[in-house]
Amino acid sequence: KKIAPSLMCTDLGNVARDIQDLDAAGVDYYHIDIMDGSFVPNFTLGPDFTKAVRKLTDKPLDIHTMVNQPERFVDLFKQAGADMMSIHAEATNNLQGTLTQIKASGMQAGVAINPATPLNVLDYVLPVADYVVLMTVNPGFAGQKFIPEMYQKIAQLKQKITDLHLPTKIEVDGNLGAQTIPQCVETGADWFVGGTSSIYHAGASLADNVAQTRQWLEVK
Ligand code: S6P
Ligand code: MG
Repeated sequence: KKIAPSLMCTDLGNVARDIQDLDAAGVDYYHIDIMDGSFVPNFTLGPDFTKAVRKLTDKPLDIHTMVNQPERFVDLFKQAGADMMSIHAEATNNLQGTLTQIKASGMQAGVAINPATPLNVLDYVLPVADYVVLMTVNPGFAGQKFIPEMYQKIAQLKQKITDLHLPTKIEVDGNLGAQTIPQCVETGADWFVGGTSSIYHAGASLADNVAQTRQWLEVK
């Protein structure tokens, strides 16, 4: 099981300090949310932020694009120092081609899907996807509520991946904390994005929150 802090939740006035603390606490990689104000009704981080973070850590950087026509930006994020890049199935007319393009650039390729999007959009692209980002909230904002139907979706996706004997990982994103992580582990999630419900939970240090999150992951 892996943990990735969601950097849209970090203190933007103290990014270097936060990354130093999170690196020391042993997080596995960093999740960077990119929004275009169109695919989702918000703006967040971008390539310049990614470049700045690249200089602060050696850990993998996971770009979660929530933008229309993400095929336009594969090279931009590769050049910014990204190691992994996910694109939304709902946002492109060329899902298979763009995933292939991401992989050809040397990054790991992820398909992200919104809560209402059925798993069958993945049917012909799972072999070219290193990971699937199952959104457990509607994308756009931190601090939302987990959609309980997503437990079943995780289990169904895990089954598909197992049946096909694929190495594809399941990354879950949205309101992962004490109440939701254990059941996501049980239903088959591999990688966990940590926001305000875990790593950035107010009232404790980042180091304590990372340690606490690891405990929640150890339910099995
Ligand atoms: C949401 C974004 C996520 C959030 C994360 C925050 O649009 O893709 O990565 O940053 O969900 O975590 P939390 O615990 O505040 O929901
Ligand atoms: Mg995200």
